Amino acid sequence: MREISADLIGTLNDKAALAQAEDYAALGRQLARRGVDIESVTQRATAWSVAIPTWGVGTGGTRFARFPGLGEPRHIHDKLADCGVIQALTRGTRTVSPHIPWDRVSDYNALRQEAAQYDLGFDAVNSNTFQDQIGQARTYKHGSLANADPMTRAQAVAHNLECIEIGQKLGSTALTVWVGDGTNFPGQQNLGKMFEDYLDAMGQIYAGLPKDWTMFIEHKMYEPAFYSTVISDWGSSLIAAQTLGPQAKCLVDLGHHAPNTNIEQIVARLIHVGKLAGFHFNDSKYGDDDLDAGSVDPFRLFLVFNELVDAEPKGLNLAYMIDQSHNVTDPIESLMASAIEIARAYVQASLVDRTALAAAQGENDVLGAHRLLKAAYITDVSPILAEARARQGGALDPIGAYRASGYRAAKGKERPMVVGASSGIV
Ligand SMILES: [Mn+2]
Repeated sequence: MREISADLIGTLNDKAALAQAEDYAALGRQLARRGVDIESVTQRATAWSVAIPTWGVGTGGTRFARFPGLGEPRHIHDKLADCGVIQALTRGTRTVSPHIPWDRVSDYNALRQEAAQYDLGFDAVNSNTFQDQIGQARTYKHGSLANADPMTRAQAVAHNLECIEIGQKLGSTALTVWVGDGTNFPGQQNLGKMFEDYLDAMGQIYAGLPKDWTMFIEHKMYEPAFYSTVISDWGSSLIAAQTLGPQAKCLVDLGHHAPNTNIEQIVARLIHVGKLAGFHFNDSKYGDDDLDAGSVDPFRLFLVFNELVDAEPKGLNLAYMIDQSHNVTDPIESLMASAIEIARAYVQASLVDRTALAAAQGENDVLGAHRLLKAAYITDVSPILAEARARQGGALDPIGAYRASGYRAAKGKERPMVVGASSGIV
């Protein structure tokens, strides 16, 4: 089941094939002079995949407003169709990360088969205790896993356990837990007790993890709470992961730090202790954590991947997911552009001459070492990314093919605009 025809992709690829072949050959010669076999790099690019969050194909918003887009997905079935388009064109987004309760259905086995028709599998399941659901007994207004009320904490634990059950039916092997719990006023809650209550509740969820599952703990500096957040930083996340046990690890969302934080160093530290779970990719300039990955600071993205590629001999097994909010763009276009930028950073980081870098570092050749990193970063690897897509039946130019397909206009007719004001995903 493909919403974008292979014929259209093939026709467009044929038109661009000659230019692609020339660019790929030229890059191959350049890399060969540097002692790099382009084919081995292209194979890495071909194997790469990043998960799409199901909620990402809808238009997001801020706490001020949400401006709906044309043909927005109405439910998980529409979301899977949109994610299928992204996968068909980019061939590097083979899984989707579901969100419960937003993606709740009556038959998860059927949903798993439906996703498979788009060549999609399910990645980490995301629980939601940061908003109230219809019919919910107790409110999360004052928190969930760290709420002062034990009955509310128990309700949040039960929801997470249900997410694990659902995830097992979908073929997932990880649960991502992010809570907005925190305070807006000094004195509102006891900072130490909140953390202890959180650890106790997380321990009950951890006890329900299947043996082959991992629990991803996601930290966020602030928002929705603005004075204190219970898991505000990687230190709190690491303490929680170490307290809970080997199946608990720390998820790094690139946007959830103070501006200018050295995220790549945090990544190196978490790798050191064997507690890095994976990533939520996005970009940010100030406090917003939801801009498109690689759109503002692609060098920082590269530096994160530099740490990951450097640590590959340690046998990392990481989860990669996009987590961003699209307020002013077509979400499908943004997600394709981001998937490409993330793959670009990965491939660029794969070009670092690590033997020469280690030698330069050993000799305290400061600028020599820096220039080795920069040499990889400034290499235009676009022909490799395009080659990897085309070999798998994807588009040389995914966004161009998407625009040529008329998919969004067609969905605008099929999917009536959802009426009603709501804030988006912030
Ligand atoms: Mn996130």
